Amino acid sequence: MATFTRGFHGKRRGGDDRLPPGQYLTDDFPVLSAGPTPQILPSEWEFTVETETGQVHRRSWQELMALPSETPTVDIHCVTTWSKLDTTWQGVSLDVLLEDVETAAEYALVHSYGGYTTNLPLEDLLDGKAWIAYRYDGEELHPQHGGPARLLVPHLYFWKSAKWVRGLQLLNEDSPGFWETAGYNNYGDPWREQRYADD
Ligand SMILES: Nc1nc2c(c(=O)[nH]1)N[C@H]1C(S)=C(S)[C@@H](COP(=O)(O)O)O[C@H]1N2
Ligand SMILES: [Mo]
Repeated sequence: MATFTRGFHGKRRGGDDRLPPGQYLTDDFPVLSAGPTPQILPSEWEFTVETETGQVHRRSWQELMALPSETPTVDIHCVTTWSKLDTTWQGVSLDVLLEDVETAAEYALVHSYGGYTTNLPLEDLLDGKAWIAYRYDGEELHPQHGGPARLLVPHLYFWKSAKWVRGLQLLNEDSPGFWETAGYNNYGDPWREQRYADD
């Protein structure tokens, strides 16, 4: 696990240096959903990765549960300006889920049950930066927050963390998702305050 030296300021848990520009801290966990909450039973859940050559890799809920999981503690930042520090999750790293996937694609379009989509460079899902999370704060992930499982990509604005995730489409060309098509930034780095298309 990486250790970070925080330089001369040495503020390890203080809020300020962990709060991106234009954000405020909240202890609540607001629910932001563009539509109704889909009800997906684990028995019917599956996670699909489709490569740019049309190869399809599927994992059932049971298979997901059998994979090694991690328990990341991360800060999350919603574009509507709330941030929440030290959220704790359990999930499977995308590094594990993409291990046996052969691809030269540079982009991913994430698909959710219910039709939501969001796009990001494939490299933003790799190297310990993203998980398929199925537990939050020690409990099963609540349906409103994306249960049974959601994507967790905490280094980008939280709209990239697709709830009710059902798969990845790996693409040679970038393809904007739901909010990215509606004027939000294509990448969404909270530290560079990339909220809207031209930021
Ligand atoms: N499927 C799906 N995923 C989604 C959304 C959505 O509307 N549908 N909203 C996004 C947005 S804008 C945010 S801020 C977070 C909110 O997650 P939360 O409701 O668990 O706080 O989920 C993201 N993932
Ligand atoms: Mo959001």
